[in-house]
Amino acid sequence: MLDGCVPWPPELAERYREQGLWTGERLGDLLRRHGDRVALVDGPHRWTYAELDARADRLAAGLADLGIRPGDRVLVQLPNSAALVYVSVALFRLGAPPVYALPAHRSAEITHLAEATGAVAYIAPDRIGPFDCRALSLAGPHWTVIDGDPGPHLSLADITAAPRPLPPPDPGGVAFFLLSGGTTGLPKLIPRTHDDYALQLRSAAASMGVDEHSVYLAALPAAHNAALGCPGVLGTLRAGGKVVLARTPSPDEVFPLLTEEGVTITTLMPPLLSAWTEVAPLLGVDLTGLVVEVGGAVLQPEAARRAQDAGIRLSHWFGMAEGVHWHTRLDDPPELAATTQGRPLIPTDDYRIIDENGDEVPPGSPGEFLVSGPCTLRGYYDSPTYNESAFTPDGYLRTGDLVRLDPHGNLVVTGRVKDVINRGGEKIGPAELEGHIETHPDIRTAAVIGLPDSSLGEKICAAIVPEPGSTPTLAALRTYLTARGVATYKLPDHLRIVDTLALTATGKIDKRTLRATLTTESTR
Ligand code: OOB
Repeated sequence: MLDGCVPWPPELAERYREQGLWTGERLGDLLRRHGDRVALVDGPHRWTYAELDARADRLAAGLADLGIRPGDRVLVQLPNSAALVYVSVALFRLGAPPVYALPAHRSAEITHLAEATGAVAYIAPDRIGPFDCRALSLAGPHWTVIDGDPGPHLSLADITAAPRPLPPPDPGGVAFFLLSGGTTGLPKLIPRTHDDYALQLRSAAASMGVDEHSVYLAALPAAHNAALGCPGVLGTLRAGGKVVLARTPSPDEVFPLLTEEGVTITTLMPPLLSAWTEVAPLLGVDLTGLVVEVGGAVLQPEAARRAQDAGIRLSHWFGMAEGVHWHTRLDDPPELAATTQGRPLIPTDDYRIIDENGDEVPPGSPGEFLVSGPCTLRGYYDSPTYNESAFTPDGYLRTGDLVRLDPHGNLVVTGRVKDVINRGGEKIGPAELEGHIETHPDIRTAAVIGLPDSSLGEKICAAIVPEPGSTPTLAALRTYLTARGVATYKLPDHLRIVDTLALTATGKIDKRTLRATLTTESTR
């Protein structure tokens, strides 16, 4: 394991190998099979397995020549594109873990990720919408590599060398890093190993029936675990299927692809599932038979039933980039997918549901969900102090989610104890946002909370105590945060100006009371 990563205890690792869960598979081998079959559809371009495989080999050799070494971290911010796939596989082969930033991230997030990981390189497109990735001035990385017009930087197209055998990375080592959606303070990084992610890909493909006949549509950003590996882009490629990449999940872009490419399965967050269900009949699109994995945020049972009535075969997922996955199976009664998150992807996962005192709750009662297993990390990257509170002493991840089990062992998410806002599946860390807001010269203190919203589940509300004499507006605050390089999805939807922010007995801002007060106000 890399420095800063926490390995599984040797006896558990041994057990996972003996049980055939960890098989020694390397993710760099992903494109080695299925030669002339179409692997990827990226706009007008179609890539066969052999073409992608060769591109990844040449790139791995080119990156090695550049000076990237096994164990180096490489910050990758690529939208859904062929480059995301061959860059990832090249880095897996090289043993230099990609750190997956989201396309929506801007300078504040990218700078943090570069610093937190000590990345040696940043690989990005020339632009993501109006955002010019070339203009970022990052202190750490030695190389900026651009897919497209490179400007003053290196061009991805020019990084190529004759393929040569590279020392194969340890399958027990880190293959890549994902961003956590649910930790306190600045986002933490999740190391995923070859062994553990291969298990996730294999299990998800088997459970969802994904094989060489499947066509997976990546409508969500593939840099997110839900679309990357459940089984998603990587799991479909591992199974020899075809992956269709969409730049956005909007029906205009995506609906034509469903029929043109014969899409069989995709992944959506709840607000998109509702949007697709509503818009499809208006556009004369028939969704019958399409498998949709939905998860990431609370799914209202009525929204699930409407999707099922439109012919969608729904699988409801509770997932975490940390490696915890439960889901309803396609042969479960449809009502289970509307009302529960099903059973564990890895049946041997150990879990506990505990009360505030750390005791297990009686069967069927809600409590905090703790998990330990062969896909679930043992520690966030380079975060020894944080890890002490995020894991139990015996290594269970505290998910921060409140759940209960129904009498048949299906998971039902009932709430959350972690301080995170879930805006339609996009996760916002209040502490991170408060830090940005409090740099504003007119703002003395800020508390960021989620307020209920009928379509997104939650929206972001910033309650602020202004400096005397100033009255910041929501528009001005959003402009200010954008100029600081904060991603758009984290910008507050609401602003409330308050005289004081009440504190709890331990001196923290009393967010529970604040949320209750502001929720009542906003619904009055
Ligand atoms: C997925 O992963 P993350 O890492 O962005 O977010 C994880 C968090 C969970 O801890 C939970 O708070 C929330 O998202 N969540 C749900 C949920 N699924 C995830 N809350 C309510 N209902 C659900 N079904 O979001 C993710 C990863 C893989 C597959 C699907 C989702």
